[in-house]
Amino acid sequence: MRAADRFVVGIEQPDEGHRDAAGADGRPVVVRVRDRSQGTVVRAISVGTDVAAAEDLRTRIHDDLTRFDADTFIRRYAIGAGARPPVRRAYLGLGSNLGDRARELQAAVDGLAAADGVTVVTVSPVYETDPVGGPEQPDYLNAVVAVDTDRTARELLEVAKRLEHEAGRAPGERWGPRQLDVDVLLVGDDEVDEPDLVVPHPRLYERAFVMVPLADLDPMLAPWVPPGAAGVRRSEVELALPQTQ
Ligand code: GSY
Repeated sequence: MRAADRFVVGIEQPDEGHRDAAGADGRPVVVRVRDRSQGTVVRAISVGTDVAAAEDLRTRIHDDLTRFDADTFIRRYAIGAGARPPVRRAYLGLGSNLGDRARELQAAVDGLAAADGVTVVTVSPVYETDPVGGPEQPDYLNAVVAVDTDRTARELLEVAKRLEHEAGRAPGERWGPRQLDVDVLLVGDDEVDEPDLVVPHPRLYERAFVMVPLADLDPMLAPWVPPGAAGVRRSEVELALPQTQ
């Protein structure tokens, strides 16, 4: 979601609600960012009585609202700083088809457990799976991890990218082989639709290599198995739940 779809910025005089221009009578002006849906003030910046400074600031914030997605804007303007989303159950898909695949998956589980605000709750069985899409490449090991977390989907994506990077995954062919792939599948009932992050994961329900292990963790989340389940075979690899987290 674009920041401008969620927030609006205006110049206001305290206790007088919205105003297009203020301060003409020498009274203090405040630049306020409001949540469009609830009308609540999420950020208020006092600029004394200097209307030109207030206008300048309003323009800069307005530019940022049109430039950034909502999550980026929230971070940059420290909106709700200190307040975290509630803890909810999230699911991440793990895949590896290069190197020591079992070790890569276990390192991902351990890395998730070590991340701030993330507790690993369960790990699915591991499956050996036929590659879907991309060039000819080795079979994958796939699993799904359930975590409890107060992190946003974007924060989980950042953890996922860091773990992939630490596994030595080079940015390369989109569907090509990789040491580690960590996909944010579901984050409670959160819905995100941004260019680089869509939650629930847009291909979740098409991928047997995700739906089969997801059904192991919670059959309600994967009530049907998509085509391709024949290429998803139970592996002897077992992932351990981290001892300390
Ligand atoms: O999207 C995850 C990476 N990936 C996989 C995968 O994890 N497993 C299988 N079986 N095929 C895949 N193709 C891609 S891309």
